[in-house]
Amino acid sequence: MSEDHRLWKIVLVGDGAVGKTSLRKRYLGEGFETDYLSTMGADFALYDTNINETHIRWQIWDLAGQPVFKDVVKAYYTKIFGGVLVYDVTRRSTFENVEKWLNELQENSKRDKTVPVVLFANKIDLQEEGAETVSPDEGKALADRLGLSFYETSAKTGEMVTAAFEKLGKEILDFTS
Ligand code: G3D
Ligand code: MG
Repeated sequence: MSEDHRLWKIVLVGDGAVGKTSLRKRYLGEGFETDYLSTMGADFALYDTNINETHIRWQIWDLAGQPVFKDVVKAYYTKIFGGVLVYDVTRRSTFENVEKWLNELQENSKRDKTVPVVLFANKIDLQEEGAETVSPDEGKALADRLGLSFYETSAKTGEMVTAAFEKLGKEILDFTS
């Protein structure tokens, strides 16, 4: 695959307010380009970086809300190279929906094999003990069962955000080679 073709579309998925947009902003920092696709209620950001010394351009898609139309869902996921799947450790319902998001992503990607997905347990800066809180062990167990890499992140402090995106990049390099 030539360098020109290392344009990787990825999607952010997970329930509302888990931190998808914040994680993307944190990873990209200031000054990235975005294009808003009003017909879809989605935008994408372009970001150039190196993964294992290979130059790649991320095209990171982000939905404003839940798409209403099937065609929008299809367009969002089609030709993706991977995904960032996010739940909020302080809200158990967002954790319970992880598998649903994964299935939607894989079904709509229209790839011959499953695409790499990294699971982000976000808002760890707010992690406390309690019934509503999802523990790291629970997160890790689910990631293992679903065959996903797992990172505890905070878009607020920046903890593990770059590492988690880079891990996805490394998995996509393997996926495409
Ligand atoms: P979404 O894109 O998944 O819908 P957002 O989520 O990125 O819009 O984040 C939803 C809210 O959670 C925002 O708060 C945001 O600041 C907050 N948030 C996101 N990630 C973190 C995190 O890691 N830690 C903490 N403490 N907060 C986070 P507001 O108040 O702006 O709605
Ligand atoms: Mg958002």
